[in-house]
Amino acid sequence: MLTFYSPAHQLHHATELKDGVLMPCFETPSRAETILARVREQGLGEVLPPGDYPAERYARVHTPRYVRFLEKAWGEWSATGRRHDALPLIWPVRDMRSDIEPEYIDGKLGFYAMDAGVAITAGTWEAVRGSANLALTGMDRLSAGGQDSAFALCRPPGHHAAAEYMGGYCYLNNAAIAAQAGLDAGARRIAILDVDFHHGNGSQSIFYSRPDVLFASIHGDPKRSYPYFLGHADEKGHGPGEGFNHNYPLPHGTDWYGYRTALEHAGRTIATYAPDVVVVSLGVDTFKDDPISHFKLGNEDYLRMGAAIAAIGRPTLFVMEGGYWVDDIGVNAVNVLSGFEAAR
Ligand code: Q9C
Ligand code: ZN
Repeated sequence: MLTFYSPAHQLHHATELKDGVLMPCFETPSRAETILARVREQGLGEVLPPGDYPAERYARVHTPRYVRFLEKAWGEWSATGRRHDALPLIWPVRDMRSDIEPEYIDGKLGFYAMDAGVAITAGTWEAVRGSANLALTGMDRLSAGGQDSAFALCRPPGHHAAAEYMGGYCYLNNAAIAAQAGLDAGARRIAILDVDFHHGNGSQSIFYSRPDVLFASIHGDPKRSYPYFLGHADEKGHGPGEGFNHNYPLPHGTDWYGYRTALEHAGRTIATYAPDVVVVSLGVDTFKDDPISHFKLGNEDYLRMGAAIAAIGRPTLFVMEGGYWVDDIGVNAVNVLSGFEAAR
């Protein structure tokens, strides 16, 4: 399996509030480096750089004003004399205005964010573009034919980012951008299978009213887990998208035996949809030792997960999302890919 990787991700290393103190994010550069080392150690296949793409490609699923904000945010923030990470501290809720973009950067940060887990730093935009370009390059290789699967080693992750907001360490939605690129290259249907511990609220939101991208997500029940406000089982899609959104919220403590039932159901749903490509939002924060999540999967379960995804039987693009127990992130992520390959 080809892996797409870029060192540009190292330019993004941000802070978040932990127990009232600003600390390095759980989402660290070492995550991607550890996965890359494991890809090489296991001889998964060639490691290739991304192509370059114009920002219009991101604006196929994001709004142009949001993409412009991401590009300009650090410049606007640092022009006010501040050198520390730019973090939002105010958010529009319910009945507040979403039509008028604030002019001042502090207002813009909140306007385009769902939480304070998305600091913008000097290198964030370069890293974020690089990450999206990996997903685009992976999809382009699948669309060109001759490849059954590919792995976009994306960092920062993407699945919490919607058309017009960032959140949960995510800025551009890499999986959604790739799915749209597949359609633009001639695919008729794409399925996104999201196995990150957290519900992929951004991906769901982007495709909620569309029948050409089916979204299926297995995740911690939002009644108790981030992102709290989306990801319930009764969210089935809207209008022409009705019936093309499938959520599998599971309780804290879910182990492989509980997980596999949902995964097999999601797999059958996707196989019936017969997509031209499956995009897997590959988070391994379902691991038993993950510091911010609450499932109980073990190392070998990721081999089984890969085999279950292979059983769907469609060309597959793996896009890296979360996973915060760095000691095992390489083993677990690459186990999914090896388990997939062994079962094909
Ligand atoms: N104290 C992804 O896995 N909040 N994002 C965690 C920890 C944000 C995770 C709070 C979790 C977002 C891509
Ligand atoms: Zn996650």
